[in-house]
Amino acid sequence: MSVVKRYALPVFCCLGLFCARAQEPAMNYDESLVPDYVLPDPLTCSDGTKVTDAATWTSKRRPELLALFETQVYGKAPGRPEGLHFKVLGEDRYTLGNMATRREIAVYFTDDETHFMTILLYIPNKRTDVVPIFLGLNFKGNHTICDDPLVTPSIPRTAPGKGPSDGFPRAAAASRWPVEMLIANGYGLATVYRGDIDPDYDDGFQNGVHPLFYRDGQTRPEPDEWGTIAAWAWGLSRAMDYLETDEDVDCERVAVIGHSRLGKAALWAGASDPRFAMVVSNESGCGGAALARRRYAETVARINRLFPHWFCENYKQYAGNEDALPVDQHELVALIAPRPVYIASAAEDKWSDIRGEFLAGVHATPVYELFGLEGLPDTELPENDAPEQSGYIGYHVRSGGHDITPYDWRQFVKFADKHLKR
Ligand code: GTR
Repeated sequence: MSVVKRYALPVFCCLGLFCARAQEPAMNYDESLVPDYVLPDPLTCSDGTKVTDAATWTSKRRPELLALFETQVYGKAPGRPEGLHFKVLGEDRYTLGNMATRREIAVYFTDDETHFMTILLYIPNKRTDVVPIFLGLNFKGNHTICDDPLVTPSIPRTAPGKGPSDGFPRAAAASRWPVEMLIANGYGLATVYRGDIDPDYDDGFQNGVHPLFYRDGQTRPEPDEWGTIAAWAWGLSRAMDYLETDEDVDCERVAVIGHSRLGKAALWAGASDPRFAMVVSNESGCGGAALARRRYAETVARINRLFPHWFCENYKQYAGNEDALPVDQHELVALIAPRPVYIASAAEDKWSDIRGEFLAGVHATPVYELFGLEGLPDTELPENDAPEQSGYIGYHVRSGGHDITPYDWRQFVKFADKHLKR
């Protein structure tokens, strides 16, 4: 498919001090040094046949690509456990200035209730029917997303020595969660602390959900089994299992959203679980929306070295060997078709590879066209703060750095108004 500039990436080697880095290419922030690459064609099946209609995409090519992402990138997850069950822990009908109802729900993963995650759910009180909602994981705990004194604090699950051992303060992440704005626009919000599902550090997969599903004698996931990002995505699907039962939520209008590493998880959740009606990836970068073959800023080698627990073991073989990947991230976006997806970048967040995120939308577009839908209409990167929302793939570059801001959320709400509002 697309071929870009030629460049041989230099090899980074530090007198043997950092052996793990020996094969790691130097970090590149220069567009002119992006190497030549050829993207795998989402519309060519592994047996060489071309996909020319939506039915063939859905029945043949999509499952094939999904399996490749599962076994080579994120790892296979166990699906819905038999013992999954829910308990509403509490409800307050008059919260956020009486504008919303707050509900907290424990999602138990097994019959014996050894492990659970807590969903914090806000529903607008001004409603005449079930409401559409945004669902996303949070970094620091449910109690940090807004200034609501009655939210149950999440139990901190940060790496030993990293982050406050007694948890983050209430409302510590409020700037990232415009709950009132969502409520005023008729949306509910559901969130879960990522640490409830799998704490974000490499402990050999002992302290999160993985051990609940080990077979007899198994002590860590197999090379094609789930890492932490797939576990987070699995948790989002389990939250969806609950939302399907909530009488105030329209489970057919749930937008899954995530920022950065949690944007990677949101994309994989949206790609692997078609119940999500819309997907939002905010600055998800490498292993999210950004094309791996561009090797711009964060690379497969570097992400696997710094976060060895995020992806499945098989993904590590593509470190410095991106051309051997049987997929690239435009195909992750394509797996969401024909559902709407929004990819957002930030101008100063070069680490996430702005152009790589944009191009994933461009190269996923032919799959949307199979469904008779417009994907991302532009092929040139738009100006900063000039969102492109006319198709089923929305995109913007916001001025500023790596963050999720009220500006970003306003764009997501506009896009959701177009696709989810009735
Ligand atoms: C960075 C990581 C990125 C991104 C980011 C985040 O350190 O390299 O891939 O996930 O963290 O989650 O904030």
